[in-house]
Amino acid sequence: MDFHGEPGWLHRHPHEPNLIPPEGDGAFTVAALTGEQYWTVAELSRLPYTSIADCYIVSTGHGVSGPFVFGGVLAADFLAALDIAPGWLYLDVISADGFGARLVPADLSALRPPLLAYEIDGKPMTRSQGLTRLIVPAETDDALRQVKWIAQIHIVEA
Ligand SMILES: Nc1nc2c(c(=O)[nH]1)N[C@H]1C(S)=C(S)[C@@H](COP(=O)(O)O)O[C@H]1N2
Ligand SMILES: [Mo]
Repeated sequence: MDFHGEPGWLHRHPHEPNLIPPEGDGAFTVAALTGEQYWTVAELSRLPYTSIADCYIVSTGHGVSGPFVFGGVLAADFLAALDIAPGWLYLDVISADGFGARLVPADLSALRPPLLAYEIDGKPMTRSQGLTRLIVPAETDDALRQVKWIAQIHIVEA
């Protein structure tokens, strides 16, 4: 589906989370102007680490879970590690099961900013828990940006 030139998942509002983890070990590809890179959890864990407490996963269908402490790499630190210049337009985080969320620069200056998480409550996240998972703490009314099973990150620059 294409909606005004945007990918279909941006406008999907399923609230029917996928309960079956797609295969994978948390590694994902990153596409930017400079080309494509492959990132493993081990490589991610060498970048600056941040944990964010009091995170909730809010679902209209099956209630609220949490609070959780998610640990990983801030999206902002990840972009810095990739040498992405200021002025990038948006980045899409796409999962192995075809779910996704878009981040724009303003999302990164939230008080509780987006995190590429590989730990939950101080422990490595299991595949069924989402390894690796985008956590957007500022989203508190549903979980549509809390993308489990990250498979691709597309960074769109000017
Ligand atoms: N990859 C992926 N991420 C996803 C979903 C999904 O179907 N696939 N569902 C979303 C929805 S609608 C909800 S409610 C939460 C469920 O998260 P939980 O399994 O931690 O409860 O994951 C979100 N992230
Ligand atoms: Mo949901």
